[in-house]
Amino acid sequence: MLISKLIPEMLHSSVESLGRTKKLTRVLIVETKWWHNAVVYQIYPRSFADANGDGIGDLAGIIGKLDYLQTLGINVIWLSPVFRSPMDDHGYDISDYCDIAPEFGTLAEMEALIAEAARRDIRILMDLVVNHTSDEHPWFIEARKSRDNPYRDYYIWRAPRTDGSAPDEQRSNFGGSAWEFDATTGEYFFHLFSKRQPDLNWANPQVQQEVHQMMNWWLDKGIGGFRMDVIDLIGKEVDRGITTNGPHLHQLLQEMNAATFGERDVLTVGETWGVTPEIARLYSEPARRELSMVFQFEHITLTWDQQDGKWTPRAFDLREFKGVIGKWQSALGDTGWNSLFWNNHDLPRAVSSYGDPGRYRVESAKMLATALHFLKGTPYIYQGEEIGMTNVRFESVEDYQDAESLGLYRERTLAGVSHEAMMEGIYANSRGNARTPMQWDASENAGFSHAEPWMKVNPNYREINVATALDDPGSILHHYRVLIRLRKERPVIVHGDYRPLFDEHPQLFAYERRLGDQRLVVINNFSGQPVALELPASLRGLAGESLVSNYGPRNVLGQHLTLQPYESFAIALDTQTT
Ligand code: TEU
Ligand code: CA
Repeated sequence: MLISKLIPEMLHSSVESLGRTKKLTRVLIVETKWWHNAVVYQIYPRSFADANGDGIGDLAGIIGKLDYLQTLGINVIWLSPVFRSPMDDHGYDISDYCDIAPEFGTLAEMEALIAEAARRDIRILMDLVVNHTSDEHPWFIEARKSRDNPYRDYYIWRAPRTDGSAPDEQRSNFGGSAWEFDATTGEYFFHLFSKRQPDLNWANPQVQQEVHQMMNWWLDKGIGGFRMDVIDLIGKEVDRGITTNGPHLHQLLQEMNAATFGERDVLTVGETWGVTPEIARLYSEPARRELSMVFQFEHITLTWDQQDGKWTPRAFDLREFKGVIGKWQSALGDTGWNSLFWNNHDLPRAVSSYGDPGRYRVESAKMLATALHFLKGTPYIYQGEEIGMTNVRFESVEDYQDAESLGLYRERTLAGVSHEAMMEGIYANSRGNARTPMQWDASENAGFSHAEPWMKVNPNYREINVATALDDPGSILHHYRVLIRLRKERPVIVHGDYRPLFDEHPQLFAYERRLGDQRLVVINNFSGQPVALELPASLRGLAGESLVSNYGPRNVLGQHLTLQPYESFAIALDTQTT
């Protein structure tokens, strides 16, 4: 479907009398895509729902919860990896891209999930992990047999330095060197993550063809698209120390687009830690035929220490945050497309990082949802976010069951960081916080499994769980249902321009959305204190329809507003009064 947008907005009347538009500026014709008003729900299969009682979540468990997800209203599931894997990085180390890990189920069950989801208008995004494979993938098993093995060049091998040491000082994201010595062939192979995740050599056309073929194999099964793992690393040029945004990256993506999903109406979202607004436009500008959108992490790393990264948490500064969001909203306002998220399987729980997991857990979780879901872009909900699940303070780092947390704990405590300081980093930002089993009800193991779960359940599950939330009309869960419904009903939420309000305010994140004569105002108190707000003349006295709020409905913008702790509301202004 096409919609036309005038900048500034005098919508339909001008289109008829095009003659006159010249003086009004330009007309923007936007081809809307099904995913423009989609809401995506991310599932981390290991921790979602265990149907066969082995303590590990599985595909049958997900199929059993599709009615729940339909109730929530989401129409896309991003499924973290379910492929055959030795699980060194819980599935982000794949040994067979065209088969399902037995602990998750079978190919038939995967096909059933795709079909059962489609019956509920839900599409499935598969997680495409092709920056690296598992060291148990047949390609790598062959490659390390000999230097002239036909699969050798599927990976990145280099000779040791004269003293036998690694070719250079490049580091793995999981700690230690990015080079691992292979005694059989006397060379080092490159791995940006664990040494059991050797990086693929994307300069090799055979690697490109193999991956394209595999992608088409899944697309032929009717999936809704791909989430692409660390996709901005595949253009790396190791000898030049370039890993992110390599010179041939966009060409590789355009070739991938043309060879696989380009002609199919699917959603593709790239995980790109190294992206900037300018580069994001390259990825998501439709005419460039690369991706639908990317995940940028600039709003996430705001609470990371510049030097130590996430292991030394930094206080959240709302003005910095608003600066980043404003930049991305306007940079991809008319070209390209934003993704919107607070958390995922690698990040801590939203309400613990940006809200209040204690006294105002419900109010702040609703505020965070409203603040994000009225922005321009595609929202992503991470499993458990819709019931306000929190971070967890486990005794030992082992309980977080995470290769990255374990690797960095060892590396940093060996380098002299105290156990206490490192555990503060773990409590705040370990990926394990996101991976505790989903809390379905107050029964044993939170209704996740009849057996002891692979990872300890967050002890607050008796209070925080889906069953309780479903029974409580005032719950965070029902708040998300309203937000998801509104996005489907109101084009202004999908296509409206973003206009920041009160940018300098230290506690309030507020903005407008405008599309033709449709006008929304969204105001969010990010603090646990009441905030008095003097409204500017342009907003004073305007009335409208209260769309959503976490305290009482508000349908008029008086002169003064006193916002309660974490208060948040959105109002659709009456066109007459604006
Ligand atoms: O994550 C990429 C990645 O860089 C993050 O792991 C990052 O290091 C860190 O967690 C930031 O908090 C992707 C997947 O999302 C992650 O689960 C995998 O472990 C990783 O790639 C390797 O596949
Ligand atoms: Ca299971």
